[in-house]
Amino acid sequence: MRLEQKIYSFEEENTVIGIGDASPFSNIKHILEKIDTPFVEKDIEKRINPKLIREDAKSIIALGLSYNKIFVGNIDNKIRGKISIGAMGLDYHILIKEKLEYIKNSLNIQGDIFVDTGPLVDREVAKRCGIGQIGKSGNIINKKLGSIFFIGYIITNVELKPTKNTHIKDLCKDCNKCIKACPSGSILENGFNYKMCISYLTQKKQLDSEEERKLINRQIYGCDICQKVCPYNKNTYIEKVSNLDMFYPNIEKILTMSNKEFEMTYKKTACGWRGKKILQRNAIIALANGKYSKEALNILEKMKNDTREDIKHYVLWAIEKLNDKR
Ligand code: B12
Repeated sequence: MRLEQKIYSFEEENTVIGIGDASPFSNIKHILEKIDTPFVEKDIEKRINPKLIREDAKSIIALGLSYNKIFVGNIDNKIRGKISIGAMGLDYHILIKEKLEYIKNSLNIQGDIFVDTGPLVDREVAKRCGIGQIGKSGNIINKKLGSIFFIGYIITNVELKPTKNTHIKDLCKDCNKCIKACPSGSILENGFNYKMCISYLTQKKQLDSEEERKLINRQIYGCDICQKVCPYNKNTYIEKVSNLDMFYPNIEKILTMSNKEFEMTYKKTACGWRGKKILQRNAIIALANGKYSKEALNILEKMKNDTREDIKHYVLWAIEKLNDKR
């Protein structure tokens, strides 16, 4: 069997695999020069040139792993927030890395593995490797998995035949569902304003404006709105989840969890890296954004003397907000 065929044979029901060459991504240099992006390598040359990561780089093997999930249980009357489906369960960085490690070892090839935190622009890598096209929401869309998948890749010194890109004609055409659904208007006709993206706001360290806090609504981490409405995400691979706390976390539990409980519930998920305090801050904001209730107020009252000054600030603000709604 040819090496390329072997590589494709690792594809499963919830994954897609593609191959591309490792030449520089010069086509996106002008975009990167124009926009500022949070949480990434600032040296543009490193973002576009695989050979600055691995001198002998010849090819890239990209893998997309679906994280599509649906909740199938019953909801109780506790005050609950929402977690993005991508941040549920074992962290995708770990899952994809393991899969790519397995592929690399089985093929007995040399290569460097990256998932999300590498210098390259992952969506551009995925595009070149033929695993999808960029939709209006900015997400890569694939025929089989829709847009709800994470991307990882191996940069290898092996020369491989690139995957033939099977384009979806007129991908988004005149569909504007994601643009219309985004409550903050972060998806623009021609680009993306990350500063307004709810996913970004849930991760941002300081939320100064009332507008930012309102936009978070009851999201504890991440946001799925632009993908939920995308027609390409209908009838794709989906995992059923019955764990209520995982899907709609109990706000009181989040606010009273110990460091140990945080380590056990969130540290190994994709939102673990942001730390306990940011999740708790978002949970306080979620209470302020919810309806007035004695229960919500009680939870907040117990935190009025929190020793963390910033948390105390959010608690007092949330109490005021709720009292205004009485
Ligand atoms: C920083 C970052 C964020 C930031 C900023 C996002 C942004 N759009 O810049 C925030 C926190 C907001 C974010 C949110 C999300 N992210 Co994010 N993020 C990243 C990260 C680390 C870097 C992105 C980056 O380089 N941006 C710079 C721009 C230029 O690149 P890009 O976003 O990939 O955009 C491409 C196109 O959309 C287009 N484009 C973008 N802007 C513009 C502007 C113009 C003028 C033009 C012409 C084209 C264009 O060109 C780019 C190159 O192909 C990547 C991982 C990585 N290392 O690449 C993950 C990544 C993009 N994120 C991912 C995911 C899943 C998400 C969320 C869905 C998570 C969630 N549920 O909350 C949301 C989706 C929001 C959205 N609609 O884009 C996945 C995307 C998978 C996919 N199928 O597309 C990635 C690839 C992580 C991974 N390895 O799987 N993310």
